Amino acid sequence: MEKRIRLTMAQALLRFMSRQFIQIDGEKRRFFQGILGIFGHGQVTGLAQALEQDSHLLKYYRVQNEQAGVHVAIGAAKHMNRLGCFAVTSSIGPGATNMVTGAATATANRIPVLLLPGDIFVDRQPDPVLQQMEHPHDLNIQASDAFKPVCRYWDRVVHPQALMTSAVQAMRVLSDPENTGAVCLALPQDVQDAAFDYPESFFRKRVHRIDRRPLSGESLELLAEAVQRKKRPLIIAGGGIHYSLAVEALKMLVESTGMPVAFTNAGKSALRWDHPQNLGGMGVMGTRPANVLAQKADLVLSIGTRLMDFTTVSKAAFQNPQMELFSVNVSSFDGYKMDSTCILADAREALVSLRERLASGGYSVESIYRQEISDLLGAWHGEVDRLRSCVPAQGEKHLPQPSVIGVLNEFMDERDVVVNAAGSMPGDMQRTWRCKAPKTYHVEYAYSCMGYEIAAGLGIKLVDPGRQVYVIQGDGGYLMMHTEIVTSLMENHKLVILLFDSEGFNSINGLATAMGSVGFGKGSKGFGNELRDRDEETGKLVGPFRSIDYASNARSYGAAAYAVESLDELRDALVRSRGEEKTTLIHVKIARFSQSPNYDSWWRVGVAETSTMEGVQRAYEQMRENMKTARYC
Ligand SMILES: Cc1ncc(C[n+]2csc(CCOP(=O)(O)OP(=O)(O)O)c2C)c(N)n1
Repeated sequence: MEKRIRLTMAQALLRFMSRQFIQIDGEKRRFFQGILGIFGHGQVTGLAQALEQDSHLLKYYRVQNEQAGVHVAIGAAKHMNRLGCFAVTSSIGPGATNMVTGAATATANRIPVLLLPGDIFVDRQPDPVLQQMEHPHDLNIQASDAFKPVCRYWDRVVHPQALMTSAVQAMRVLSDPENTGAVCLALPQDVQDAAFDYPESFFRKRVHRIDRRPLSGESLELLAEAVQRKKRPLIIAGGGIHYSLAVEALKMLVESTGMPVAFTNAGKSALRWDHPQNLGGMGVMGTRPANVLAQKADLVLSIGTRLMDFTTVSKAAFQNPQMELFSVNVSSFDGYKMDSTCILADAREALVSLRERLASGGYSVESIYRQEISDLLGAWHGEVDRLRSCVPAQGEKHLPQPSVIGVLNEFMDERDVVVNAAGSMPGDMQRTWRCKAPKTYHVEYAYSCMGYEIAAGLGIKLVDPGRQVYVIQGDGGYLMMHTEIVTSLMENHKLVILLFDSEGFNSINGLATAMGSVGFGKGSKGFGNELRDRDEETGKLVGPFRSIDYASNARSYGAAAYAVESLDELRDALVRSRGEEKTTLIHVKIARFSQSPNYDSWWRVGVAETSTMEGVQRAYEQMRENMKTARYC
């Protein structure tokens, strides 16, 4: 008879988690790096009790907001190329639903995070318990059901024995490159506390192997034949390049063939910015070389990307009628997008096989194509220099965003990491940021979730404390969520935060005004996006701009802080931040609408079909014209 161990469900879950490992290319690592969260009545006597009693099994981090806790977890797992994971726990009710946005961010980005919200009593003795949802037609529908659309796997562990099935299934999804994302195990309060005689084998060491799917002989021939037949190939590389540890394989392929490569935000940093085959960012926020070459490409090879609208210019990036699209992916869902020829394979396996096959025939792109790439890149690097040397316009007190980004980029050391997610910054970053080494550019642009930045920066520090992390966040994002500054101080993990203050939602205001929004006078531009007080005279939000002393705000938590007004002051503050021992905030006033423009791209957004506003009518007509250039599928 197998030996049994009597534990509560929460104690058993913790013990199980501590025994999970992930393995790739023969290298084994512990999967769970810790557990983040905030306790409430929903798990303080269950999971928290287990964590306190068995604190050696998993380290607990107390965050300030459950959503931010999930962002910390995503930042860490993304930085670790998904070869590590955090769990995040909450109480029932508001703590749980706070995590829903984080879950969506993880799932959209295909990043593993284990969510452990508490749930209502299965014995229903306290009915309704504090924070319980009540649907008279179905008492089983609870706050934790809100995770279903934003998770890859969901279960409610309604009996201590059921944990054994649920936990194994959770690991299947978390460790699977094709299906990974947020996983939710809802833990009813009484079940967490209930004891069961768990068989010892449940706690055996489990190693979840990532099996690299090779490129089949047939797929290899298909790809190689297409590359050799076409004249203008283009590679688009996404996050899968990093996650499958294929950076070196990509470099070798483009160097041996001369094929150019453009990157999504998740893929960027795989090659140095000045590599002769690196076209930089692809798509709506992309560079001119990438978008011009995409328009003319007769072969597009997408690798490890979800081909989202920003990458494909809303399906209008490829204008050559002879263009053939091949998508290499571990997921057929992604591989079939835009009617691609789906090549199911691990990115590294595919790149290595393709290089060897092409090299055996001595393949290289034609010299005329090489020259075109080089000319486009030469002009583009000059354009980036121009963008970065912009000075404030006449009468403008604040700094141009690309210049501020340029100062930071030049200042940072080769291994430092920059983090960003939402606002107008990702566009400037994708166009102008010059990556010097892999894993130094961390921009979450699948869910582009405001408030991700500081928390994700902390996540990177938790798993890679030797690196300096620079976080760029807009004032909108900061006002929404910044309090993981406190956690960074508690944990003694220094972040340097650049707060880009454009006195409102600069990106959305830019979008609105480009689509015909004109504002309500009193110097307003656009509607509802500026951080302005309500004006007594008009009753609209066109009063004075709200001036916020963000440096004092950060200091009040115990952080160091600077406010700068010129690029020289910024350089000086960055130098001084190196000497600070704790998290440091640098408040920079950014000129509104100073972000870089689109280069040979557009973005499909909704525009009112009928309007009394002339600008909106024009924008609608323009959008209809643009859509004629887009593919249907
Ligand atoms: C949680 C969340 N809410 C709303 C949005 C929509 N949105 C995208 S960018 C943006 C404005 C961001 O403002 P800020 O952080 O100040 O950056 P800026 O646009 O000024 O560069 C908004 C509201 C979002 N991406 N995430």
